Amino acid sequence: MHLSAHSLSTLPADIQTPAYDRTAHDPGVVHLGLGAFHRAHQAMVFDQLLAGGDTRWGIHGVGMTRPDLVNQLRAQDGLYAVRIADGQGVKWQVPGTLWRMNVAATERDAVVQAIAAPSTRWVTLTVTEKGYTPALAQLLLDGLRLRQQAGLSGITIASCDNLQGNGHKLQALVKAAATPQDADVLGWLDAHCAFPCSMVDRIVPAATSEVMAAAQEALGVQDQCALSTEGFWEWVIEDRFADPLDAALLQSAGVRVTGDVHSYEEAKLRMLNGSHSAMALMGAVTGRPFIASCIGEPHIRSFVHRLMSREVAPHLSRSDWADYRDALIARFGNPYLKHSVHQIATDSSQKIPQRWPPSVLGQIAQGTSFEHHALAAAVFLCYTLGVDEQGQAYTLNDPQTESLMALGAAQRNEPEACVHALLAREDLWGKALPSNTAWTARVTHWHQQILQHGVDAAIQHLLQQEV
Ligand code: CS2
Repeated sequence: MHLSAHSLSTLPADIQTPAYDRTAHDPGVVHLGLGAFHRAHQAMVFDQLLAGGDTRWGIHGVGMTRPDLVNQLRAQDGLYAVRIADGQGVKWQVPGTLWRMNVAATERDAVVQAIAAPSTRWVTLTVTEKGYTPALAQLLLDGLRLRQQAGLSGITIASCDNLQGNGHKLQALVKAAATPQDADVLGWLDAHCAFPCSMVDRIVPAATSEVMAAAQEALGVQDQCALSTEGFWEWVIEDRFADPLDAALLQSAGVRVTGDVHSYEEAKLRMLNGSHSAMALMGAVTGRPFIASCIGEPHIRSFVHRLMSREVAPHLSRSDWADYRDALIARFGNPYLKHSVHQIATDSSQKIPQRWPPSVLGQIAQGTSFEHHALAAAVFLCYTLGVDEQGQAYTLNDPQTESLMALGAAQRNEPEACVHALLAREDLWGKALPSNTAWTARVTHWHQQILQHGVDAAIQHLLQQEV
């Protein structure tokens, strides 16, 4: 037997399941980017609101390209189990929020109609850094145009990707897709829709067969879509909604609604995600499979602690950064998560620009050291070799795979030229860093150290240095 509306009543009594009616109402939220993250984060916040009796938070989930997950979820009536596990304990929960599903690539019209449905009040997005394309903007615009033409209410469109100022970016993208014929839609959009910026945080590794087996054990039925996550979750959203009453509602479910998302966004991107990328690349190159295996090594732990304290924190507006750092290091060590370094290293070319350069530039402006970021950048170059220090080959999964591998291929023979070629790329480092000779010199130094002695020895060397 597998998890479904039918088998829900057979689950052990200690598993929290939806007690609300999942069929009586139309979804109020269209979510674009139906991956693991959304299902273990926002879907669970909306689950709370539904459990509290507010029927407007059912989700119409949209997978952007691949049909497999959507098909599996359809076979389970949109149900899946989430294991929430950390030092505080282990529990399983089945959120009931996912009411309808489609795949944008093959069922585009259904998605446009969902955005234009009278019941829709929100569109949320986790389409990843590389998902902010004109095609996405066109999809949204087509749905919004139908709403405007039908005289429907405006909606809240919330980008939840790891991008600084994500709401502004999305709004600008949608507006850029408009043609002169869209003047009415744009006027309506400005008057009635809202694009709040938001910061979302919860570590949710991609589903694995191990978690699926654990789900079978805990649930007594098969669950192809089971996920594993930590207890911690945070959602900080700008107080800018099509329906202003949503602010208090979200707050009642534990969401932080504020005028100042920026300080949370920058701290999260540079502390959490910045450390994640550094560890992921180190893990990939040294052959350590998980974030927990990296942070479990004292030298990598010290490296991450110092990276955050010395090079990231001085440029943050969030003042409680020391507590935030310590909490992050504890979260990285969560043994239940088995968060694959190769998963996080995926799309590094799209992630690094938000995660590292702002801290490096901050240090340069203050005349202080950026050694930890320089070492991380050197590890990134080594990563493009596609083979770890044990001689095991791995695959790069990145829209820039080809150019990165071409650029890094000669690094053993012409190390300096390769460092220069990598650091010259404005798509990775922005406009100011490529011309900074001190930055180039330090990345070159650490790259040489790594080629000669390996990543671990280079880190040890850095830790001995009083920087
Ligand atoms: C990770 C994030 O894969 C990645 O790039 O850094 O998905 C991270 O786990 C989340 O942002 C945590 O909230």
